[in-house]
Amino acid sequence: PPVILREDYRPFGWLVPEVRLDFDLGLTRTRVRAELTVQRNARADHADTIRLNGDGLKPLSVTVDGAAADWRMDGDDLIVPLREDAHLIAVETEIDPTANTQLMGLYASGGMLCTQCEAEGFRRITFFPDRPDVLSVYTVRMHGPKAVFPILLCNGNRVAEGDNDDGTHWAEWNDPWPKPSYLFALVAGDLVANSKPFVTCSGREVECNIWVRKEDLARTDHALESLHRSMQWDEEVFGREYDLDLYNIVAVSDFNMGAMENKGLNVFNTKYVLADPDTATDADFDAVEGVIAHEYFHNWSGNRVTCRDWFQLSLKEGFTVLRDQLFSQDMRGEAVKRIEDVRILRAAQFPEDAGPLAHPIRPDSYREISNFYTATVYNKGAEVIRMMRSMAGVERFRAGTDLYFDRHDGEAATCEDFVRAIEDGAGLDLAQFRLWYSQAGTPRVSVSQKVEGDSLELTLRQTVPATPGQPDKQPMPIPLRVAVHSRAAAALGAEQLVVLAEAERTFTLPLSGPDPVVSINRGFTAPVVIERALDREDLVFLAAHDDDPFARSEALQELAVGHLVGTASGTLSADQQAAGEAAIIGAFRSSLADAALDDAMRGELMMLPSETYLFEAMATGERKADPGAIHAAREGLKAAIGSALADELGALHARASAVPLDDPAGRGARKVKTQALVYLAAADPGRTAKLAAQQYDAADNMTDRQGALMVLCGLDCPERDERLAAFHARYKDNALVVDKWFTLQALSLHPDVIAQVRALAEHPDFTMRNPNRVRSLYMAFAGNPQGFHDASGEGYRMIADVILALDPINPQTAARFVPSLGRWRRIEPARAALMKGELERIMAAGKLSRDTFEQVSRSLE
Ligand code: B3K
Ligand code: ZN
Repeated sequence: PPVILREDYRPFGWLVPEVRLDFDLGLTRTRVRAELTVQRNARADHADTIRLNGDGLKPLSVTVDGAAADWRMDGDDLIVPLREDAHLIAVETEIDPTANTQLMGLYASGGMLCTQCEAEGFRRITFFPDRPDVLSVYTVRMHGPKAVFPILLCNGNRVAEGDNDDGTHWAEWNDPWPKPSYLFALVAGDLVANSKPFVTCSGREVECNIWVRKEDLARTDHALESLHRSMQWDEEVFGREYDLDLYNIVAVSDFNMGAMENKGLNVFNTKYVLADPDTATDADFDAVEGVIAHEYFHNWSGNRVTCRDWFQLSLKEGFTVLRDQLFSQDMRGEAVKRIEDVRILRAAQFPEDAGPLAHPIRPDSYREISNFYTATVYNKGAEVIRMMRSMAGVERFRAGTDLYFDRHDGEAATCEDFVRAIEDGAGLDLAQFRLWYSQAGTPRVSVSQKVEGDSLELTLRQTVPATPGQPDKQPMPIPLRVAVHSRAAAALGAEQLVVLAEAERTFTLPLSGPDPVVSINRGFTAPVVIERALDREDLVFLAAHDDDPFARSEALQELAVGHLVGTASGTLSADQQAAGEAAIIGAFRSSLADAALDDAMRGELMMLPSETYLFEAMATGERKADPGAIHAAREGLKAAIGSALADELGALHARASAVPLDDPAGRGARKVKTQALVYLAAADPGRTAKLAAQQYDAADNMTDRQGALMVLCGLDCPERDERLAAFHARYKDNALVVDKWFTLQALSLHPDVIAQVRALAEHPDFTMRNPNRVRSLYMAFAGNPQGFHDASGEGYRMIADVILALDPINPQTAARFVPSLGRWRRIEPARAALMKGELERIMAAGKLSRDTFEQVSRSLE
């Protein structure tokens, strides 16, 4: 497959101001007639043909201005000669939605029809210039059997509908806002809606609908309320008002990702729509709210201003992730949300940035764009824009985004356009900052300090590691919020923002007393790794007293990372080992006892760094990560905490268990309740099995039930199998909860997890055809360090087998499994050889999809 380069971008030769689509809908046979009004693009080079992209389509008829055209095929694309400056092209195609297992284009899901067009799925429906810089006004007529498809939805507004005598009906929709083809959507099926109007700031009433299957209707209130909150928030915080009289969201159970922001007709994975306390955890509720917000915010950052080409993807995704993060911070508290977002960044993006698939947030090349919907483009993209916001301040940043929306409304823009608008609107000089868009790799900042009179000289040095294709890097501006506290005086210093723009620079900061302790990258102002050797006592001080809650949790993480990496690499003396463990236990004890903390924050402080993050920390320089040693060290620490703090954790569990479901403090209580079980289980499995079973039996909500079952899954006890069976029996008709049942077992700490996953793959509820189900078993397993990195290599083999089996069915989802094997270079040699061997086996199998081929070949380079 060819490599597509960012520098090769050229404007398209034709404009397509209007499109008419006519669908004759059927589950196994859908006819599509497309009429394209085309005009020569004065801003492009002269062309005497038009290239209409196709993917697996055959043209049944092609006319230009009503006469048969002299067309030809070039690969999958249709080439039509055009002589004049304006034409009407009509093309007919036929597709089989049921045979579409890739779930791109028009496909069938549970008896209904729906679409997914981003990035290049529209070309699987009809021939079209399927690129985001071609914007058209769409008018769409759908026709089909009324009994099968009583509801017919499309983008924009419904303008007409009618019944025919033969049991069919039709509807015509028009979307007044010009849009690229990737935002097209159509849904036909037997659906019901939960509706509630929203009144915008200018007083317009918007009909908001959440469309689901009848049996799911009772679980849609949270999604609908989340939509209203998002609409309100975007008006208040970014000055963005919704621009149609209708907003439809449809939930489908077969979906490649989370959701899709199609204009006026979002299509969602059921996982991000349906929620009630009996079937969804508190985290699920948060995820629904966050994804609903994300897709809604795309209406401005993505739809009104879209991307010129797919290299600019972070223009809409990075910005929209930032917007949804800020929204969730406002809805449920800044500190906890920030800690969660940084945890995700470190677990998903840092490893990507350090591996063979590393790419800048604005990539320079790709073979298959679906592979670039990554944590780098999304989450690091959000961090990069967040840095601009930190440097500008909230108000000036808002002036910048206002200017951006004003300047580029109705356009297909670039990342460069965004940066320039922030520069002009916020009054920042971002000349050097642009490097964040072009350089991959997580910068490392090392810190050293020296007291000079009554100030502190803080010397910061940055290096940006080499990444594939980018051996040499330049220093980038790194904004860091810092404060200099005093341990001896127990005094907290004032916070200030410093920007490290050079390879090295010394900043002079005021002291707040003797024994200075630097609190740095507070609030995680920059997506970097801070390298420093702080005394244990200093970290314990920060963990207990820092006035920035993020920095508090960070100090505890730093304490644990140092101890666990030291333990895993065998570099600690017995004394250091004991002192490290005692310090961590002491810090845990203080956060358990700290009455000023709420449980939501306490729950964060009780979380040890993940094993993936510890791999990253261990794999520095020549040292490789040893998954077995990391796992043993981390489990050992959990057991030490659980036994040293058995009384405190038991008391916490009892206190939290007494908080009722709808108490405002209930969420935090549920979080620490299961956390307490996790540590107790590591120390005393027998007693904890009873306690977890009690929590399971007493649960009146999914958070407690799932938490208890999660702990039980890791234990070898009769309670485990009994509760697993009860859970399945209770929820066997609820696909999303059955997904949880698979995930809990695939993620478990049980020593037989590999055999258990093998057996689950044979369970009648398992299928390779449903992405949620595949992810629930195998994505979970690939994220289970103990099982996946089993020294036998069986875990690696299992994931490679999944990739091979899934690739012909759903290449996009198959390719998502490659990065876990691709990390072999940072793992100790024995496992690395096994991982690499599996990648080579996949490569040798031949006939791979473009998606999987690209990921595997890059992982082996
Ligand atoms: N824009 C979509 C992602 C589409 C992924 C296509 N492979 C959802 C989102 O980011 O909101
Ligand atoms: Zn998005």
